[in-house]
Amino acid sequence: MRHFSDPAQALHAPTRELHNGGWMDFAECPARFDAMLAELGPGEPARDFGLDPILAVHDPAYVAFLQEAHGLWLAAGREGDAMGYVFPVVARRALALDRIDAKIGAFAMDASTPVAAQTWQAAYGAAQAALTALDAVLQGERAAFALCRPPGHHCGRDYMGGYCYLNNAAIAARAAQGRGVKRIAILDVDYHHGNGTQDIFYDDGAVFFASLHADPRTDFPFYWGHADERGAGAGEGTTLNLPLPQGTDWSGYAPALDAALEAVRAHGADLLIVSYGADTFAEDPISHFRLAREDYAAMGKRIAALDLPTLVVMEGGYAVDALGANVAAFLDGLER
Ligand code: Q9C
Ligand code: ZN
Repeated sequence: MRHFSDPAQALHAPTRELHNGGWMDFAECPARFDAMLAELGPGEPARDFGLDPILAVHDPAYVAFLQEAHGLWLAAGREGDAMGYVFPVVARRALALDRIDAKIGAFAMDASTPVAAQTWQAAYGAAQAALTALDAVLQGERAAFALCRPPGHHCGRDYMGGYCYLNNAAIAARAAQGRGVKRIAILDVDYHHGNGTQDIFYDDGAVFFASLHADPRTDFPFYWGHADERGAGAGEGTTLNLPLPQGTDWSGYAPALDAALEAVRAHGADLLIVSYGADTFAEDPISHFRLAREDYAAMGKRIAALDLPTLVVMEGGYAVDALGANVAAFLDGLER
């Protein structure tokens, strides 16, 4: 399968994240990108579609913040990665403050998403990779892979979170709508719920969002992804959440996948976007499902049976040594 990326994606390199009350090495590391390229080969370069498709999803003030945050951090006399510690979630006024510590909390939903020196360049590159792979699909490729890193599904219109800064899947979906694709389905098979993608399309009846993920009663992002979240307004019924317990293996995963695929079929999509995360792997260091490598081939095969033009966008997956082979197994299955 053809795949697309931008070398700038390797430049995002935060050193650490807050984890269970202490510091741990940043799990979403540049080695993930290298591992995928080592397995899949260099692929094709992302083309530059500019800022407009990003601004079709994200708030301009948020995009400006991503570009300037690390500079403001340095200007405040700090070193290392910019990270927030005040989150104005308790119904405070929507003040447009200049202080980096005020801004970063207003544009973030967690404290495990640092802004490093080249975060913007990498996130921009990942979004362009998604747009380039989308273009290949719209030109007639049955499926294409955007090797996105940093990932995207946890960030919303005006907030970052869960290692995500720009929502690559959402940016591709909006671009597809702009190019005349009427009905789109996004299938999110990352271990974590894709809260940002859900938020962006919650009231959009043309974009169906289906997600299989760890039950948010036990897992990040906690406040999204519960089974009773089904969309709103014109999007009522076009969000489907299938939370699964920790310890889920293929025997529990496959029936839920089939239910999601049936719902995608019923939506009548013209384009499928898969947010693929390999953090459902049994050996993933931060996750708790028990999928094996061969399950990814089976997963790809079942998705391919939908027989839809398919854009695959990379999300999580932190067992770096196994990552390339897991991604390859999924893409191979999808090509059957
Ligand atoms: N370190 C994706 O898989 N974990 N994001 C926070 C404290 C955040 C995962 C726990 C997990 C985010 C794209
Ligand atoms: Zn994940």
